[in-house]
Amino acid sequence: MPTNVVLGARDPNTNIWSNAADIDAIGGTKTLVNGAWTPGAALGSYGVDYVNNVAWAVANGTSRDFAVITNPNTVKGDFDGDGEVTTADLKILQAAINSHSTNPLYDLNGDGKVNALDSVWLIQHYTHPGGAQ
Ligand SMILES: [Ca+2]
Ligand SMILES: [Ca+2]
Repeated sequence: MPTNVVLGARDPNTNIWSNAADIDAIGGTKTLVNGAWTPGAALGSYGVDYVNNVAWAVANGTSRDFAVITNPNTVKGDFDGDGEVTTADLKILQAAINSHSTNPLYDLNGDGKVNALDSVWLIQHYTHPGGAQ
């Protein structure tokens, strides 16, 4: 499996895909496994079972959708996890700004605030001209 993908979970409140272990605030050690889930796997373990075509996570949240996504930490500004920085990511960022988010994930220019300057940063780092998908 490519190292730039992780098991993601979608927060039903924000619709944003994040690392499944991150979204449940597990922190600490996360373990990516190639293979089936086994009883006793530690919290934060997640993996892909190619044989049975299943992705799984040992997470403590509920009401999540799980999927294999691009590592959200790999491409800065790629909030929907498709590996590219596009207008779709700008919409997610603008929703975060409008909700006065303080999540450092959205602080793209690193000034400690989540505001319009981060939108400017994202637009300047579109993967394709004009933020095309
Ligand atoms: Ca994206
Ligand atoms: Ca900022």
